[in-house]
Amino acid sequence: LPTFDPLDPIALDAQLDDEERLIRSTVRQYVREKFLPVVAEHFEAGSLPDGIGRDLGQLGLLGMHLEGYGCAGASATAYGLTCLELEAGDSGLRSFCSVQGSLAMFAIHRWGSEEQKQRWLPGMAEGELIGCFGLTEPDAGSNPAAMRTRAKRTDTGWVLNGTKMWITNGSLADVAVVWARTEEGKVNGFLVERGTPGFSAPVMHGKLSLRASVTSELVLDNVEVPETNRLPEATSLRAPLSCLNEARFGIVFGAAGAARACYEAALDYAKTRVQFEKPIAGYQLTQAKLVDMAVKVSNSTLLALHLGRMKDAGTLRTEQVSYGKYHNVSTAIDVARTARTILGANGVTLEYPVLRHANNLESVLTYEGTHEMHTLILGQAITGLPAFT
Ligand code: TGC
Ligand code: FAD
Repeated sequence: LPTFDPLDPIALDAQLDDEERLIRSTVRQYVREKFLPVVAEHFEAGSLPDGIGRDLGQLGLLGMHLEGYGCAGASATAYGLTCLELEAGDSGLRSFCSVQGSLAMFAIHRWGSEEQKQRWLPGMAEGELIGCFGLTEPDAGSNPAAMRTRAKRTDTGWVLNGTKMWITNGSLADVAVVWARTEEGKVNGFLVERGTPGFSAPVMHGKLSLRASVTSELVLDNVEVPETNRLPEATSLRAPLSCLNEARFGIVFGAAGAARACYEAALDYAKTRVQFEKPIAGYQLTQAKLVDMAVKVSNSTLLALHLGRMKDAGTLRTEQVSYGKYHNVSTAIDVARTARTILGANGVTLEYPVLRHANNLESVLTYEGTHEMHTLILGQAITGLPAFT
């Protein structure tokens, strides 16, 4: 029999094929060698390393699950494993990849014109061009149908007015995918290019979570865009919600990665930290915590892999993505907090990853549909009774 691996107690590695293992190892190596040595300073400064887009582009990770236009055409499971490894580094790193590939690029790939795809996707896949996705507004978060951003038709195109808030990569973006309601009451998507008069993207400061990530407002003050910048296939809220589905899928894996990083840090620490003349891993209370974490990490990873296989088979439903986010994000928070206790005072510092992950996961619990929204999506699926209003 294969030996028991404390970091993979139910031998999930054996479920991966060679290509998946290669992608997983490549991303893990990048995170460990290039990203982890600098993450604490970026978390403290509230920034991301320069050139992160090009790095991820060179690794072929941006929009990797999309076909054509310079994208890798990888499987959903391979994309998920990438998110897992990136988020084992930091949720901010995975967010960068999610927003670029699953939100901005997916929106153009799924709902854009041929010309828009040719113009934007190859550069975005290389990380030379950065995208963001503006759906949330100051008064419309969980209920995007209440958006106030308006698109008014002119002779040559559209005029956009409104404010988007909490937009990841907003100030870095060359192109913002902005969702707005037309005078006919339809939700449409528009590509707003950096530098367009009336458009600005000020950075939002003061976050205590997801600090290694740029979060911005998008201000649209009589911004004129041509008809060729409207996503022609997107005519209702279904379009932005379809993009969310892609990003939520990545988060199911990503959260398992953050949890794994916390478990690994706690296990390592517990085996070497001596109190009362023996390693704290030798005490029953610590072992109970370590076992609980190991089981939660493995169950989350198993669930993510299962949903990945379903997505690759074309059978994954949106409610099942909600199931994954519901379970894996809240579980990761439990694991991060338990890990923090094992590290004692060291656990509250940036020298170790556990409180950084715990803090980040508060954002992950809220964005891409709050935990409560996914509860209601599942509640409706289970009972047949919508309870949103
Ligand atoms: P509802 O009437 O249910 O649906 C409208 C249309 O959309 C379709 N649909 C979906 N399609 C694909 N994927 C999904 N997940 C979908 N959910 C709904 C639906 O079939 C319908 O289609 P059609 O053709 O019949 O028109 O819409 P509703 O207004 O009642 O909303 C339902 C609700 C509450 C579930 C939805 O509004 C929701 O999911 N709210 C949460 C909002 C949210 O998640 N915002 C995220 C913003 S982006 C972000 O957070 C990025 S963080 C990124 C990072 O840094 O990693
Ligand atoms: P609200 O919707 O006001 O919710 C507040 C509370 O009320 C929550 O607990 C919620 O679950 C609860 N609630 C709401 N309605 C109900 C109900 N019917 N029943 C029960 N409880 C309810 N958005 C983007 O568009 N693009 C981005 O790139 C992006 N990046 C983000 C990055 C970060 C770091 C963060 C924190 C957010 C980001 N968001 C982004 C926004 C995110 O999607 C929203 O914050 C999220 O959808 C919740 O909206 P809200 O904050 O307005 O909370």
